[in-house]
Amino acid sequence: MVASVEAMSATLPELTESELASIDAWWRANNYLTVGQIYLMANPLLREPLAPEHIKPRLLGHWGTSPGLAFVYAHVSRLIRHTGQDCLYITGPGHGGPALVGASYLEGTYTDAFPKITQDTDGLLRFFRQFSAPGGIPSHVSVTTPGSIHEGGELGYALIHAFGSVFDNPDLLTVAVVGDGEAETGPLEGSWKGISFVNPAHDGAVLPVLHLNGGKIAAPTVLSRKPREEVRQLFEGHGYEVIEVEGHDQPGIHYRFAEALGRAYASIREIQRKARAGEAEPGRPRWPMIVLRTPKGWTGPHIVDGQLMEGTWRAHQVPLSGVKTDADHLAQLEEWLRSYRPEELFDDNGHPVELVRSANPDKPKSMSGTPYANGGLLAVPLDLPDFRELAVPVEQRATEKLESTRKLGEFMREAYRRNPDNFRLFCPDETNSNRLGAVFEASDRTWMEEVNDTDAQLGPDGRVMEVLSEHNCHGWLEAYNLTGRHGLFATYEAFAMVSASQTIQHGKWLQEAAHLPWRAAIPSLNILVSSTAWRNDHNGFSHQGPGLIQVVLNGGSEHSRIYLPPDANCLLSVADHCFRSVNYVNLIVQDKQPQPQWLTMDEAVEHCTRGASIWEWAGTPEDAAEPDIVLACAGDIMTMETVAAAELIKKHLPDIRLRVVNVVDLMCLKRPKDHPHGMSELYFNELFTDNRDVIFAFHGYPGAIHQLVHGRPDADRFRVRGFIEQGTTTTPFDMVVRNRASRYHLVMDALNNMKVTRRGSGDLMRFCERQLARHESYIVEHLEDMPDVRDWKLGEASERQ
Ligand SMILES: Cc1ncc(C[n+]2csc(CCOP(=O)(O)OP(=O)(O)O)c2C)c(N)n1
Repeated sequence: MVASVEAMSATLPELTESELASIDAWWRANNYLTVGQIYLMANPLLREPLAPEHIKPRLLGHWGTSPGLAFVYAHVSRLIRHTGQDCLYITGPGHGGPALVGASYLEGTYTDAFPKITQDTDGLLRFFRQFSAPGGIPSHVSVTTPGSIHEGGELGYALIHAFGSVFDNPDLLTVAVVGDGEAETGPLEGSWKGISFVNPAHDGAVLPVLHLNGGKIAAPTVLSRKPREEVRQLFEGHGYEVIEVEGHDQPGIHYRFAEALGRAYASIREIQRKARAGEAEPGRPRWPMIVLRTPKGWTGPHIVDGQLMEGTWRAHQVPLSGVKTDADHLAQLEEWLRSYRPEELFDDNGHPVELVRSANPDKPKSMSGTPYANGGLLAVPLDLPDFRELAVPVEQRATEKLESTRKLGEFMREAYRRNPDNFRLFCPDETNSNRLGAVFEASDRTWMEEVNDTDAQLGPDGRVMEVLSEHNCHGWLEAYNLTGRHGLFATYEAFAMVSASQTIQHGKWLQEAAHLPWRAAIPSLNILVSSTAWRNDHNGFSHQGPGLIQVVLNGGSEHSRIYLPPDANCLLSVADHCFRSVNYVNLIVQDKQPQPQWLTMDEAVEHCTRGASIWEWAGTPEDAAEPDIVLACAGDIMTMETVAAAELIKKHLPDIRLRVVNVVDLMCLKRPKDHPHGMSELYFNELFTDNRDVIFAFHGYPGAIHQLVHGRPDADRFRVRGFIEQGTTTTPFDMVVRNRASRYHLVMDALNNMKVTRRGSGDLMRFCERQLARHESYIVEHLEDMPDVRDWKLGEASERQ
């Protein structure tokens, strides 16, 4: 697909006068398009004097950052033309959407994606009218922008996405513009460390351009007001070679930036040459970055209503307001638009003239046309082993306990071996803790910094990504996916909330992308949350929080999936499905502690395929009559409590008709019209009946189940137990007791809600109450759970009690 970067020129020659003329024309055209998108709904080429009726009624968009983004873009395009380098362009300040949409328009890729937006006067008018308008396009560098893998709406992830895009993409250079406001965010501040994980031998390169335009929405930025020396030292301290460019003088700034870009590029290529020729010194190279100081709102109105606009935060959005009614502002807008000399930039038909077009690289090399930004085009399905070969033999149910996630580690070990440049695990320092350490048999942790004797499984050729930043891990995987590759983000359940906002944003991206036929399907974003609330008894309350389920559920996207495998075989089946899927956010929830194994592999595959099923062996034999009560569960610990509760009921009240239902695919509880996985009403009633009470033990917050079964027959009959924010440092069983979701609570709930009362019910109720009281005193005295709970095995506990 791409020529290897080694074959290309590493040198960017001096900017010639004719190139300057072309870049300047392209930049003026782009700035004109930005202003046009914000303001114009008629008279797109100013062929007549500007009048109020040409102005949009609602003036929306962000001018301030746009000219700077377009300036850098134009120069990177020149780099591509000279070197043939494959480049991705990521703009942290994604609110500069008009500049990037404009770039795609000038490059012709916009018309390819949206054929009605032609490169002529009519198309230009449609282009202007659609911006930030109902039925049109968003104001940000969003999914609809050809060349984008980064919306930039939620600031902070520009560099994270840039690094994620270049792992295992040796021929790619991602240029990432970081806003100085964005640079104040936590995720961005943490993302400079990306270079400690980039191996120039087999990864591509990131060129950060820190754009110090001085302002954010309403105030100056920290880095633009720091002494220059401090800024330089800050980034040198992060390990970068800092190249500074400053000014707004024309054409001087063009020459200086071209020279800086050439220097940065030569430096990148030399780093890569040495690494690929085996001549590099051990350790992390000093990668270049550019600190660019140009004014916010550059080339726009300098002074508005007597106040300085250009170079200040005031230029952030729409510099001239009320243009329809304010004659002075209208005149100023016309002067501003005409300052770009549109008559030189677009011909009589409104087509960009040759001078403008000569600044474009060839389409597939252009940053709006590169397949790297439409990663599904490059995606190769994962080569996976048959997960059945890793099956846990379950001859007798729930007799041996096993750390289920270890099996996933073994599965991923094979994925690493078979896909040496197409699969990575991203984890905030918890690969071993989450029992996924088998991957280290196939690959070390990635590490470009110093390695010493105390380190294990760490090195430059490693491809397991461990950095203690959920933001980095999540965003690196997103960009890895968006450029067509596969992986998994594994994290502690409670701290998945650190990056929950990224999960939501990515879900939105997928939802939007599904409506764009030209966006090829990308590998799904797979998230494993382990070290879950119920088994973080040793870490305490801070580590107990199943919030991400709720987040993914609330997102409501039909691209979201939530799986709660109850054991290792189900986990393998679910993981195989997720790794092969495209365009989803797959959330898998499973703890890492030893847990009972319930299903053989064949049973697991069937169960996971259905999404939910009756576990006949756990209830009483099914007959023609409806059960007296249904015990349902979702989640590993809740499954154990439910099966244990069922055992107690069966032993004490043998006449009860009892059904146990396990749910592994949470979304299947929804109605088919609410989610593609939603089960039919027929199957729902087959599982839960349409009138019997259901005691549902759920891994997450109880409200989730009510949300899911909303609209099902007599939804009020679902009594849900789950995590109710009762946590502390205690014993594992005490966690379920505190949250009133223990087997004893489930039995009592069942007794309280059964349609029939059998002899012995009162005794069983009292037994449960006694057990709970015994538990209270036992754990305080012995500092561990009661043996009958601690050592519970299917078929044994009830006999002992
Ligand atoms: C996480 C986040 N917080 C707040 C905002 C609101 N916001 C939009 S633009 C902006 C200022 C951005 O400044 P900067 O990154 O310097 O961009 P530029 O000056 O180039 O527009 C803010 C605070 C946001 N988009 N994302």
